[in-house]
Amino acid sequence: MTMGAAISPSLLCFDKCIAKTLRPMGSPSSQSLDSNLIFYPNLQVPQKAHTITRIAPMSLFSQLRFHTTVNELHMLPQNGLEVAFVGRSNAGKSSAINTLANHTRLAFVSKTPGRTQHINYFDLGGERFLVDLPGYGYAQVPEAIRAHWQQLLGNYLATRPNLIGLVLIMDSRHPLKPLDVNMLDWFLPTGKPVHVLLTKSDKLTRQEQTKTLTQVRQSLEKWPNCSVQLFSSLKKQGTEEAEKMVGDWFNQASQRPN
Ligand SMILES: Nc1nc2c(ncn2[C@@H]2O[C@H](COP(=O)(O)OP(=O)(O)OP(=O)(O)O)[C@@H](O)[C@H]2O)c(=O)[nH]1
Ligand SMILES: [Mg+2]
Repeated sequence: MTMGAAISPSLLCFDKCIAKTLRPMGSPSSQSLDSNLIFYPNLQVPQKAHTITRIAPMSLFSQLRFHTTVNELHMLPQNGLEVAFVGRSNAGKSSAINTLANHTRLAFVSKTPGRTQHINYFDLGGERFLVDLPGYGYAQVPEAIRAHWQQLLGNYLATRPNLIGLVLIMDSRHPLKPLDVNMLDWFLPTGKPVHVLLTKSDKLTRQEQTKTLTQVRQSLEKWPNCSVQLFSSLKKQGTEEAEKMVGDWFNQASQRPN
């Protein structure tokens, strides 16, 4: 992938003009995969001859382990496939990773925005990683630090060949803020998919959830390769749907020829 080399550092601020410097990577793999192929590392098979017992397959994320923290692009892991969690500061990225892993303190969560300040890698096994990124849109950080984050984030998203898809976290009470729209405009021309988690859905009534989901889904129709669901880390809502989407991305990417 060479598109990163063409990007001027001055454009790395999620500005719409970045989209002009990116070229679609070609359509995503046309292989259609059986949805049952989701990655289940330690699927156990019932042993007793006369008992037919259905054992729930182990969650894709249940083996998730902290791997490394990176503050410079040249320190990124060399190999593997990765799905990154991105979104506004305080939207709930780190919480979503913890919830999917069914773990309370894997990724660092805080009430204070701007908490995740580096690129944090979590290992799923089999050279597959989830990546927790610093949030964007938080004004209360010194300019120099914010500029560093933006450059790190922009370069990572634009140039990282190992990255196979983005999970874009939005607070369901404030979806599709201008920076989120810029992110979609900017990233989707890479040809890689984006799945939106409308998180903190526990803060909405059932009716508001349905309305928000419908509205956001309609707004996203103009972008190909983009899907959306409701999610709540507090209520553990939407974990299976998110896991299936990310699992399918990993399966499809690992079957693609290099
Ligand atoms: N009610 C509710 N609160 C949530 C949910 N997800 C996250 N939160 C809260 O939102 C705050 C921010 O969560 P984080 O997961 O740290 O958000 P983040 O996007 O990683 O934030 P930065 O790393 O600062 O960009 C914390 O107080 C969480 O407890 C959710 O689904 N429901
Ligand atoms: Mg965080």
